[in-house]
Amino acid sequence: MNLTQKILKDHLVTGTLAAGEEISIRIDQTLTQDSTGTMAYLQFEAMGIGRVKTRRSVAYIDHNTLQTGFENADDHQYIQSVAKKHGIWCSKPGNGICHQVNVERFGVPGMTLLGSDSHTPTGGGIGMLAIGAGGLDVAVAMGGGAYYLTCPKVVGVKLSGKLPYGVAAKDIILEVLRRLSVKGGTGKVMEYIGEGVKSLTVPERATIANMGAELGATTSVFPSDEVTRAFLKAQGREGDFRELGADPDAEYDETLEINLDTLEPLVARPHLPDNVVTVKEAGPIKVDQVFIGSCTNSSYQDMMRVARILKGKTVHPDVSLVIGPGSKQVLTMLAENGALADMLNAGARILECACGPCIGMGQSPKTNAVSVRTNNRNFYARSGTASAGIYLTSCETAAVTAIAGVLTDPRCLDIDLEVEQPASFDVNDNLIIPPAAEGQEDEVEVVRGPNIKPFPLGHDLEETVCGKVLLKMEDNITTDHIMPSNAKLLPYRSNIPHLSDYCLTPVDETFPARAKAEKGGILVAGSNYGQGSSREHAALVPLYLGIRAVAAKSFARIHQANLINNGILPLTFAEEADYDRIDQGDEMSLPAVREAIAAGKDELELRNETKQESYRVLLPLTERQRGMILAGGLINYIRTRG
Ligand code: MIC
Ligand code: SF4
Repeated sequence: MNLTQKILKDHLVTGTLAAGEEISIRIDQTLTQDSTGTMAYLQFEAMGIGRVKTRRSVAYIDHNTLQTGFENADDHQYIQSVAKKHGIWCSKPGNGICHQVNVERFGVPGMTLLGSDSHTPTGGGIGMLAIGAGGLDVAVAMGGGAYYLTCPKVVGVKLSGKLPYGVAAKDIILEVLRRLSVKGGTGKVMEYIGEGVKSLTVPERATIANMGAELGATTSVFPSDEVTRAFLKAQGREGDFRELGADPDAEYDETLEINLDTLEPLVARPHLPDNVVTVKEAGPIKVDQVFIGSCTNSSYQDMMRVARILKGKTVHPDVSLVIGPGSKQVLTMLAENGALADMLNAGARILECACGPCIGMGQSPKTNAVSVRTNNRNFYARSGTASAGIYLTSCETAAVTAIAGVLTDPRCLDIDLEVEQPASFDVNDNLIIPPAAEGQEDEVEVVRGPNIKPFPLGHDLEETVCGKVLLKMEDNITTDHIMPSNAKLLPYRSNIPHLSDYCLTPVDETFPARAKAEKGGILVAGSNYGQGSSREHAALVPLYLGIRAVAAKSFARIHQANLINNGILPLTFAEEADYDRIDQGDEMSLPAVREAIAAGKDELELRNETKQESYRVLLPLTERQRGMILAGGLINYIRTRG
């Protein structure tokens, strides 16, 4: 067996391990972060579950930390108190980015982790089967419910050789993206194997697993070996180590071979992470801003390399360099060993340990800027400046670029970039608040500030769904298009009515007003609709606006699940060409749709009343999903089943 099959088998609750079948698995650990967490905990409370039933659940506060008004702080207090009451550990603001901290302090090889953040697969770097999902699925898992997913295919990514000087783990995953595209991992787990794996540290593996999310993959996983043991030992957690890997004769559905010796520094150009060329090919583009940080590249090793490159140099006069170390542990160690001083002396602007610019929480670049960043997504408008172009690179490329002022290949350097893995990391968990002891939950009061508003619930599916096509969209529409997130909007993640005024505005500014005037309708989209974030808001806000169905060429995994969980129909065109026959404004209907779904039909009629024609659309649902769609979402479904 391969490693993915072994972990799935160990956790299997229902189904058989055959690619494409629905399976459900037991979840050992969960994580939430604040921007999806507030909603996830409101939903968790609505389910009436007492104490979590997982082996460990952690609530991180790392996204909304700007606190330009009371809203973020209200959310923080709600999360900290609700976590305490229900048996959940809470990582306070300043402690670090969820994925970085989870690998450092909680990740256990061989365990399953479900997180309400699409980059939860970062845990694959330490040998976990770590999956991103909507908050509602995570709430169910916290209550001890199994997680349902389509049994993935497993791709064996065979690494040989060793990374040359100046080429980083980030370049490995950029190479995978270059070859496979942002849709290439759909329905698959990327399992890293081969001799080349041994030369990669846990944080480097975590970088690769993290950005596997950009392939649309279910997750990515690395073996747990001596490198993993050394990392856990240095974190004071050797007891959590377990050796794990594929059997020598393991089989894979597909394989991909990468010879690390031949890799070069790469860059993903705007506006998709698979738009990859070599740094050389991209050429010496003039750069205005460099951001080094995010859950992809903010480990101690990354930061030490950056400090080495910056030491004794000065940032180019036309560049603003911002650095956000990934965790309190990393930042403390940099402060203690002098590397932070090297960064400051070079002119870097140091940010707190949080997501920050990656999600547009501050540091939005200037008009038409070129911003080189080490994070994982360069989606249109995500930085908060729609006219800016984001280029994704390794830390080494970003640091040398900040000094040169133009995009630069780090192989021009002649300094030592080898960073020894520390024998012991600086361990201080004083920003992680333990839950109330069992039996003392009642003493904890959950605090709800005025920013915490109720969330919309779907209603029973109508006999026939009718509505106008309110928006026709192209391929690869991201969740950042559907529900933009930036410093102005993130504080309202627990306030759906407020967010609804911004839904799909990067595609069409008039959409929210039109949707409200029409009292809802239908959306039409190209392929890979909803790629990117796990944010359930990309379903909840359209639900609030009365969207009943989305007809697309294909959907991204997490968003499709979020639509079903909230009772919105994700319809796939049986004939892609039918997409071209529909125009924005056409009146559509799904005649007798309730009856058809209840009868188990997975092919439905989508009628275009304006053009007087019909199209075949597919809605393959499991029995459980059918129940959710008929009841108007997962919460109603759970309630009706008692
Ligand atoms: C992201 O990177 O897009 C986010 C912000 O972390 C999201 C979660 C969210 O939208 O709150 C994600 O990746 O799931
Ligand atoms: Fe935070 Fe960015 Fe990572 Fe999302 S991708 S968790 S916003 S650092």
